[in-house]
Amino acid sequence: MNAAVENAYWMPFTANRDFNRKPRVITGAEGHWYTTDDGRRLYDTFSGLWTSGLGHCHPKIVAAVQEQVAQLDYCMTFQATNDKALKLARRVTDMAPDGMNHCFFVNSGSESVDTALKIALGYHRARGEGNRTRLIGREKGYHGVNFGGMSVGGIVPNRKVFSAALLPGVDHLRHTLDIERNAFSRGLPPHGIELAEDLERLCLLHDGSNIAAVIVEPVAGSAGVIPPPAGYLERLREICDQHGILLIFDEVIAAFGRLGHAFGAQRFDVTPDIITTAKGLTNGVVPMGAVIVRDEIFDAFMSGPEHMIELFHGYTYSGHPVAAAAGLATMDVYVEEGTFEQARSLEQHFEDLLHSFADHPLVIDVRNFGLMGVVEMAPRNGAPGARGMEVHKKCFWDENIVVRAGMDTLQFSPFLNSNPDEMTQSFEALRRVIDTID
Ligand code: PXG
Repeated sequence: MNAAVENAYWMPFTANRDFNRKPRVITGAEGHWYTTDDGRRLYDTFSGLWTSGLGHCHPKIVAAVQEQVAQLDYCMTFQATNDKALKLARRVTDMAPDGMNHCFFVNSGSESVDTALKIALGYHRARGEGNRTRLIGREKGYHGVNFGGMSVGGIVPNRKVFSAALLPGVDHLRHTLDIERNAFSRGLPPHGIELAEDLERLCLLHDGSNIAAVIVEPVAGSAGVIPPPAGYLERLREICDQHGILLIFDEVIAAFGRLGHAFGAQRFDVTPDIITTAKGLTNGVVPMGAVIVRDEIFDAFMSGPEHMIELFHGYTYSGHPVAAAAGLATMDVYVEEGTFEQARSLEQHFEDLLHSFADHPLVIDVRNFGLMGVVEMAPRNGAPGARGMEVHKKCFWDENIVVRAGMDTLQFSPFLNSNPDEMTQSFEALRRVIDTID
């Protein structure tokens, strides 16, 4: 096979050439385990990619998808819709914080974010405040890879090449990662609430009346699990209220159990104006996301002639019946199996396992909140990211566990229904690997 044919598949967020030297190929999954093309079983410490909290191939979700695809495979959702999308919108908004009773379907987290930003701009304009056009993100924020999300995002390599094409009128809060003061905090770090005042600073700079929305992940995920300083989200909410700015929580990771509740907003008891979701909405089985908004936002759009489209936005697959059927089955399982309670009951064990690495000479920080956690290693001199990649590969080939490395930060997203002993064993395997690298 020539190289061009071998490389037909251009892999996302992957070092393609390095990967192709020895491909890591998964061909099956059941519960908490993958199977590989060379017949091994691998324990998944990352729940897919933060997606599959209930485990892989959950029989109830599989059955719902199989049934739906044979009954209604697709129908347009512009000007007509399907029964499953209608039901899922109700289920999701019933679980959402009070006063958030409307939900718009998309196909991914990136689309969820760009949709939320467009809704924020449209909302202000509908209310006669079309001057509110500025969007505020945060350094180290990850809001997907579309132009809106990339612009409000704060992960440098994701922005660098596209710098000239980012949205204008965007500014960023400083990030809240402060290893010097907060290293090895368990749960919310004690220092850094004052960083929320950055929003006041931006309101002074741009005038708060020009700002449409602020978007943050309640707990930053991709940048390496950065829980908010205690009191920080509450303070952001206050400042937004003072200036009439919409607060968007990007809960693509946080929603549906990762923080022990249906939504991170409920865990923090801070209610945003818009919530973006994806991943856990269908347990990762079929791509789907949902943007959930406060009633005032939806109502503001419901003006003008009734025969006119209120929001000129939507995707061919918004509310896809097979995705919605997967979503409905997923919501059923969350309730029937008491998944969110189970997730909360695993938190202490998870925290203890993570923090058992605090004494390791290569480890410079451990951070965790809910069932999100990282072990951050020092970068090797002159080769940042090399240690992380080595750990990932050794775990995959030598220990039969999948461990996600973001540069030198090892990220963990255990199943919401993990078996505590299997969790322990996976961290013992990780310890063996970290002990072998320099
Ligand atoms: N927002 C947040 C908070 C995310 O975590 C997205 C938006 C984009 O979702 P889509 O479905 O368009 O990929 C995400 C995605 C990691 C990792 O290693 C996390 C994501 C994607 C890739 C890697 O933490 N989250």
